[in-house]
Amino acid sequence: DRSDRVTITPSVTVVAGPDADAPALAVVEKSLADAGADRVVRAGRAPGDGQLTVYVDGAGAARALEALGTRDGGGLPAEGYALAVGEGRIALSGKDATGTYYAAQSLRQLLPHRERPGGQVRGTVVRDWPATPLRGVIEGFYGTPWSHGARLDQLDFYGAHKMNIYVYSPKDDPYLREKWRDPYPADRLAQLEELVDRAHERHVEFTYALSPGLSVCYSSDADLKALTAKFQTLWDIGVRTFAVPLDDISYTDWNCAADKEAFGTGGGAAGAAQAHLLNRVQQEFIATHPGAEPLQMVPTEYYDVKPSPYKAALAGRLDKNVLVEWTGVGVIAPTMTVAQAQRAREVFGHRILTWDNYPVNDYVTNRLLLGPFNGREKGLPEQLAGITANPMIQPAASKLALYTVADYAWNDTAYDARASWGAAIAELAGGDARTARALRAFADAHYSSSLNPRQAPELSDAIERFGKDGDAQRLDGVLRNLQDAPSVLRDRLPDRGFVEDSGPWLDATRAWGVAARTALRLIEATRAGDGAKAWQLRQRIPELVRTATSFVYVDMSGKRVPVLVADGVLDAFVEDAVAAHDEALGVVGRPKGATDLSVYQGHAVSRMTDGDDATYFWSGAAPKAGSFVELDLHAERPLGTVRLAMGKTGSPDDYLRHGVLEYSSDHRNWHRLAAFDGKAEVSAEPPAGTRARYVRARATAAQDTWLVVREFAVAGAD
Ligand code: LTM
Repeated sequence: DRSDRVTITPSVTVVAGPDADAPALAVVEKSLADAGADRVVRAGRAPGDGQLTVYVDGAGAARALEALGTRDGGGLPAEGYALAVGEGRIALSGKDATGTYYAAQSLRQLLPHRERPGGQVRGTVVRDWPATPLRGVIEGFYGTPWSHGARLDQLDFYGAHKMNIYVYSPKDDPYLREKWRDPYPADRLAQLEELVDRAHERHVEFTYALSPGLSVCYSSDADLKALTAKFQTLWDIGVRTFAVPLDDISYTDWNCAADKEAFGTGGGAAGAAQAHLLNRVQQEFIATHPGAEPLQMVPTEYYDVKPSPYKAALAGRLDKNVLVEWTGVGVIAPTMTVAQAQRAREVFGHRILTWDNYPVNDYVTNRLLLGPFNGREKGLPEQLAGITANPMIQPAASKLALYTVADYAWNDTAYDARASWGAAIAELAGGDARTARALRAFADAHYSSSLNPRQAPELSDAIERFGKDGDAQRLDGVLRNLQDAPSVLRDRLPDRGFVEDSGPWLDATRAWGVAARTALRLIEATRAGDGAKAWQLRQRIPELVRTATSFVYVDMSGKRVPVLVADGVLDAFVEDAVAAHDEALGVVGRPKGATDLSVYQGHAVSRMTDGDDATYFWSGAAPKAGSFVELDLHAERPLGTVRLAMGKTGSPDDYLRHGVLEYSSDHRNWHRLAAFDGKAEVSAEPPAGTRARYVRARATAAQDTWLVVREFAVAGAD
């Protein structure tokens, strides 16, 4: 940074180099107008009359940058830029046209505007370039594809955040999968052309991804022709990057006699067959179309780095120019490391582009995932051909997470997930403090995912603090902010798409705010010994919780999915308040779970004690020796049969392999009730007359598998 400031004069001259990028110039001129310049004129040289001059590329920019102590963008990596502000001028210079466009975007962020009023801009010198070549989004989820308008809006957002790729691959667009051979009707093609043009203006590579895997014969000339004919229609409207995703198909459904004859069956044969088709696409389409970018493909085994016959076939046979997409270790990878990426590069034998399944929510349609991009090691982008993030079904609400993806992919070394999340909130709130406070509370209540295991971290901290200091007024302030957030966002959030996307979650957030504040008043009344008031509040809670859990997201098949808000936090707070009241009244409280394990995807501990075998506590951390789940019966009482039901359909292996059931009255001295080994269902009968307040299931050995507890119950405890 420099110590001087540059004033935005009423009239500003823009001096553009002969090849200066037109979209970059448009961004510069609009930003200057937004910054208060009444007249922005283009001229061949500086007027020299004290007005602000902005140089964009060419010799003028090079001279101005030199005068401000730096060089032009020529020596930087691709898409890099130099930008300097000082001594009454501004200069931008890109390594290439995209670099100049990014210089213009950075200038837009620096200049004063509605969010940062004031007619001056701080002196600065910036030399900046991306950490990885491809950075962007793959619309690759199941569920209602994004609308045309939403896609145009996304492309604007990508350009503004230096993301340079958008892969068009919605799973539920029939023209991409079931009807992949069919040509587009004219109106659909016209819309695609509009997207391609917009992408081009925003320096985003529109990538067309066709997924023939459900019905293709890899060895068929006719299918190759159908595929390249479809690509040609897209080439004709300006597409230059193509992909062939072959994810989510199975080798067993691969039913083409000619392929069987040519390649055999199984993984190795599938790899060879896919390589055969893709090599022909590479040779007969990509290589014959000058200007085409490298072909991309998604392998059928996209989710690990384990060597296999399939991967070996791809590594050995697939044309070396093809980029291979990979989701990390796991379909939804909680973390991604440099070592894993290096291993992927070796095992697949090709350059790797990540298909990062965040913030996609097609597998948890009851949730919005509004936390930041997290768990990706620094240094990862350098190993990759790029990063593409698979977003939510809700396009505008995805922007919070995508902002942070863009930050990480541009400069992973400086990336700080929480700081980037805060900056995303400030930007989406349009710089308005009240909107930002509401958006932060809303996003905090929709924070958890595999990448951000802790749900509602700020709200949880506030509740924990209340548990320690009992300051109800402060917690009520936090809860009131959450309760009011939906109406503030509905009134003030500039991105109306975000409000539309979040409808049921906004309604549910308000209702949970009301329920939690009522629970807080119940705690206060209980503590104050005001039995009549407490009883009145206690009576209202079941109805408030019913309302809060009544809001639904309706998916494309018409299924109504009840939505979640700060699950495991707000519901637990309300439950605890009720339990404390009931205990104070002498009514025995519901058993409460406790664990040193972690909560996976909102499957809160409370779900193992809700009397419903279909819900469960799910720990994403594998139990260690000594890990436990526990019931607190709130008072010492006679123990009936103890039942521990673990594992579930889908993850039947997630149960404590070696453990003991124990009970205690004081939480210090524990007595063994039973030992169990290799059983997901455990039941134990305590000797007659056994009394205890606490019951726990403790692991006696570490294990690799996770833990699911459907129910942990003590007969006679209700
Ligand atoms: O991740 C890949 C490569 N394929 C699918 C995606 O289409 C889907 O959106 C995500 C998340 O459910 N999982 C997949 O396996």
